[in-house]
Amino acid sequence: MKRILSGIQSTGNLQLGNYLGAIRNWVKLQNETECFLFAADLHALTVFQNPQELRHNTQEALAMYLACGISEERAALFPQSMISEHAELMWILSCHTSMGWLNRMTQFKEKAGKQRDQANAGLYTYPILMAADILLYKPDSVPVGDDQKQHVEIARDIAGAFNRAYGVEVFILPEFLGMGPATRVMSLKDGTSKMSKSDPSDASRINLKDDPDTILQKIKKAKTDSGVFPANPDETEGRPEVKNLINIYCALTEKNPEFLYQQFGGKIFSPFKESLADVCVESLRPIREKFNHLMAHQDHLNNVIGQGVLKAKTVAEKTLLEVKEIIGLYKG
Ligand code: AQP
Repeated sequence: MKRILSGIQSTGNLQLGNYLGAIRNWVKLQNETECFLFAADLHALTVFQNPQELRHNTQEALAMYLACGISEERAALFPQSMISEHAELMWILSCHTSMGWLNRMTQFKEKAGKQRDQANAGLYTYPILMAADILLYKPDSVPVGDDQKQHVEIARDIAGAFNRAYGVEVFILPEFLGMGPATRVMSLKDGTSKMSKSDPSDASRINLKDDPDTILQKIKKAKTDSGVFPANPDETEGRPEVKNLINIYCALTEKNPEFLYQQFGGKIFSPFKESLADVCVESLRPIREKFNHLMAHQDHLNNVIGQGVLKAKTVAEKTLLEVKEIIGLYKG
């Protein structure tokens, strides 16, 4: 059976982009693959986190994976930091990663911005930790959003460099697995920025645990423009916010936008927004209810996470031992 690995940073409330760009794809893949899914709490540390909130967000992220339909029988769910092999392998891989590769990473450039010298080293070496996350589990593919493609590519480069340096094939070169048309969900306030759980404006995103009224209000206030609803795809050109709302509708309903152009084309935005709010509320209702149930039954949740940690640890430990043997670390 093929294996996949993926994760989400536990930096806040999981949002619609995390669901449509990542979790929903994992759910589709879980019947035919072995899944290792983690909450990336070590990655979260590249931005200062309130300690209590970080611990809570990590548990909530894993509960949300289950609430979105991940099966505890099919997947190993675990917090990244509970498998110490991630950080250990990262150091070894750092010694096989060129600065040139890191300098090309667009995420560092975007996140560090003009304050490059003030940015912490973790933000810069983040791709090496992500390579370690992936390579430890030898997955065939990594289902993530478009924005993470470059990170999977560098993980392949690092794996190849390591394998060549020692004349081994210990690491499998993982494939990037992007899925579906609406992999990039944009902010409700700015159609050119990605919807993000750490955007200071809560109104910019739909959180997966938002209640129906909050969702309705956020969609009502979502930015559009002074025009009317488009009647065809050409009329969406240069209108990123409008395109984004249409994409969200189509991604959630798995429908083609054609019927939206027919139903709402030429009208003011409010009827479409009402319909979109309904779609969001009804799609997220079962997720929110299951999430609340899981969070109210901590023993069960912690037991599922404990099982996931055991399974992940067994695989990670084995790979790290192989690597240590190859590179000649002292065994005693
Ligand atoms: N807006 C999005 N559209 C599509 N996919 C998205 N993902 C995140 N936002 C969107 C996908 O979710 C997975 C995990 O992302 P992450 O949380 O580890 O990092 P991120 O991409 O930086 O997500 P956020 O919400 O923006 O996090 P913060 O605010 O912490 O930086 C990935 O597969 C990603 O593609």
